[in-house]
Amino acid sequence: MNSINRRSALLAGLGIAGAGALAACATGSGGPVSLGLVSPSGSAVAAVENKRKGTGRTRQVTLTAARAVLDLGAGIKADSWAFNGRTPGKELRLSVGDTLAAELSNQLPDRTTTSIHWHGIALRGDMDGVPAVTQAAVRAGRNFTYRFITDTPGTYFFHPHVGVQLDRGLYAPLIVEDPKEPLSYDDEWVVVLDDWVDGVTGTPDEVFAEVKQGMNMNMGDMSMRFMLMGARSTLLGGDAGDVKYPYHLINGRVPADPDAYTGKPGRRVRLRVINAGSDTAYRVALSGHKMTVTHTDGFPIRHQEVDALLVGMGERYDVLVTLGDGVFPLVALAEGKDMTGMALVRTGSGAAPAPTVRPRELDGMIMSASQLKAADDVRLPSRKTDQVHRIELTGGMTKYDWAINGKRFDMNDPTATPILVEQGQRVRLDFVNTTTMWHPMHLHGHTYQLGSGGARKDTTIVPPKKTVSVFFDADNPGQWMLHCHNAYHGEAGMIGLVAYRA
Ligand SMILES: [Cu+2]
Repeated sequence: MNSINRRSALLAGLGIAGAGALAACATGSGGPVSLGLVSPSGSAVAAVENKRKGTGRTRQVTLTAARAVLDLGAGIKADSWAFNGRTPGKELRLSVGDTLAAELSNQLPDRTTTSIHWHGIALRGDMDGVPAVTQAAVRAGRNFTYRFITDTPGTYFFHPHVGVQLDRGLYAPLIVEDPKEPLSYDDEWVVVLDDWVDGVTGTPDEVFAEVKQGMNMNMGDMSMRFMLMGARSTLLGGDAGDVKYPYHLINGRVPADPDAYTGKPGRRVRLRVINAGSDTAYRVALSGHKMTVTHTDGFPIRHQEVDALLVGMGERYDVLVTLGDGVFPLVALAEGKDMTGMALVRTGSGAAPAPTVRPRELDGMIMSASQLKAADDVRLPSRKTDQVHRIELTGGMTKYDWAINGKRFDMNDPTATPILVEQGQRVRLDFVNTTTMWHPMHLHGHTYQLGSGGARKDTTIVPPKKTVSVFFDADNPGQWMLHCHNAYHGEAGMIGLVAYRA
């Protein structure tokens, strides 16, 4: 079958009609579904959703994706795409067990299709927002309503899962609160980090068109507008990133005109740090403060005091800080790129620091998830591993042929080489990085554990030439993306599909 026919057969198998309506459809006839995979809209998915504990409350929102001229501060405007006209989009905040009913209205220009992926949430498979795997792409001028129970508290975010739209302004925090929150703190501040190009030096589509030519081609014509050479980071094990960004933003603002949190000295504040960037890891520190790390990717850990955190694309960290008296820069150093994003904490009088300030904490005790341990109540119970998959990360900058197991993913033929699991299994994934660059590997629909007793995560940094093993319980049937959260590596093909056998 050629790829177009296979795609039609797949969509037919999923029960997808052209306009994006999902019919309830059990695993059965036609196309790749007959390979014996659980359909994202099948009965196994519905059965698990029915077991999720709901409050019965529904939160209704409309998210309009459209062109917007964004004010990044200091007189800088960016013509981009955003949800409801702002970046980051307005945060969604729910309580555990609430149902989110989010209507996506696609008003993007140029007949662009889109979707929303709810990053980190273990939700029902047909609401995961991945065309053509879990739904048909939402066409321009059309709407699609995402409806699912949010049954695990934590810090999440959402963004499209089409092309390199992640690198536009289409993202916002999603916070699921625990009514029995065990942490005690006085206030919260959500801190969203992002590397910014759109509407300033070009668009993400232009960036991808250039970088996908590969390094040799670009070196030849010497007209590189976007490709970054020589970004090195010891923390990331070598090459830090592929793309030149004119700005690094915190909560949508440039350092010269920063977002500011205003509080009182002595207060304990929970920072929810989200890296919504596409090609940049950030080293984050709050000047004059230690940070106590409490959560990784929404899940509690054994508390750990640090000076700075390394946060890859798609990762989230929650930290507690006890505020000092004065004006303090919160700085996100673009790792290996020699630029920073900045926001401020104000509890007293004082002038704002220079936008280029580098707090000494950035070079203090720096941690990332690989050094942290899951809290006792979220550690996976020990049991025998039923299934091991070797996930080789392959490719490089020369040909820009980023892939998994040497195969670049084909969005038109997603089930061609599934990574098969069965419901009820304990699964181990060995990320074997054969490349000379780090990759933040993200699994949809599940929160794995790093090694035995490590932090629970859905996105983890895999350093070059290293192997990272993660464990998860196959308890959420469906078809799930496993991919590098570098938007450009993913688009180039560093994606796999974890599929449940029917
Ligand atoms: Cu990558």
